[in-house]
Amino acid sequence: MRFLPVLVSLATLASAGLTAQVAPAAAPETAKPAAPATQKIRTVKLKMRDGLRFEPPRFEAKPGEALVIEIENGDTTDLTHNFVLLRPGTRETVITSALALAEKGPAQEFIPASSDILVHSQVLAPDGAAKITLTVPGEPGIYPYVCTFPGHGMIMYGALYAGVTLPPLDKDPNIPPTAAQTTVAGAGKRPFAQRIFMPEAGPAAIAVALAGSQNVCWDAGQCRLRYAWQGGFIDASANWAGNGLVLPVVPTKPWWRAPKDDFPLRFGSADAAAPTPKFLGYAATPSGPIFRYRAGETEVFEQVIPAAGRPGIAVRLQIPRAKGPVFYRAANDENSKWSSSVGTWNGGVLTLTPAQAADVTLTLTSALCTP
Ligand SMILES: [Cu+2]
Repeated sequence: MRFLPVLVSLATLASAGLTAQVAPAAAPETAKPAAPATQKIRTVKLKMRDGLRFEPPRFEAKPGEALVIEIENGDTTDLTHNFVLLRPGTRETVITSALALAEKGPAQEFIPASSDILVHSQVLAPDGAAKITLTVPGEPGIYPYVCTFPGHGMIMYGALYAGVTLPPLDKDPNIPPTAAQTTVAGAGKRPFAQRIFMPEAGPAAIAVALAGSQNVCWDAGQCRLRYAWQGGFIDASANWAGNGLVLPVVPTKPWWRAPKDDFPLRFGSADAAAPTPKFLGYAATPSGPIFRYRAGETEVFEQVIPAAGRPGIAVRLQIPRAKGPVFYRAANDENSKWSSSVGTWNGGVLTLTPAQAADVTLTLTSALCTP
């Protein structure tokens, strides 16, 4: 089957009031007619992003499916890009042909004459957009897309999976090695800490992927644990690609949230006023970050760790120089239950002697978690 390349821009489409349709030049007799105008054609949105990236770096379609690909150049570093969809396995050949255009390249939108090109956009300036209507080839395969602007093609590419099962993102040879990292922070590394503006927390948050499957949001502004969720870590791609105003995506609902505005530590007596916390930084260790802060005058080290075979998380506190008893407010809720390695519980408040406070582990388990 052959496919004709189209070259359309959104502006052209808007003024002409039509969309380009790409269909096999010689449609086999068995080919279905084009989708009726009343049938909704699926739209796939694709953005060009800072760092020579397509977002998403891959997507799925059914062989023979009619698609509208809406492409937008969202690159904030003033680079121009194009989008070129290719036959399987031809990315490097087409990049080489595009480079060979040399000084003729710009006039041709860096598109070489090649039967390996299925469809393409023109070169898009920042904020430029294009809309391409295409019929995905009937033959299942991995169809690469690439930007053929000189110097971009070896990094800036992705893949349309037509009727082929997607491999895990971090093991996909058809997308750039950086693509997995730009989607899930840390690219699956655990433990892993990411300072980032988090939902429900604020700009000074630190998202932590614990070894295993637990994750927490630790608020360095308030120096306390804010919430925990089990499953994948944050997807920060939109945050990094945009201007930082788009919050990262927490993929599953938190199974626990800290009480609102309640710093948990008290010194001297259980109903002393809450000390003012001040974040002093964190140390990256092989078992994850150890946060260091002052609560009033008292220095505290805090680390969130997996709850060793139990469904939840644990908080290890080290307060090396407590001058008197230390109290930790940790009330159970309908699904979650606190326990501790040392100390005495009294109505949701843990009492520790200065010696116990030097090293205590509080464990939070939940009926909503799996070990
Ligand atoms: Cu490019």
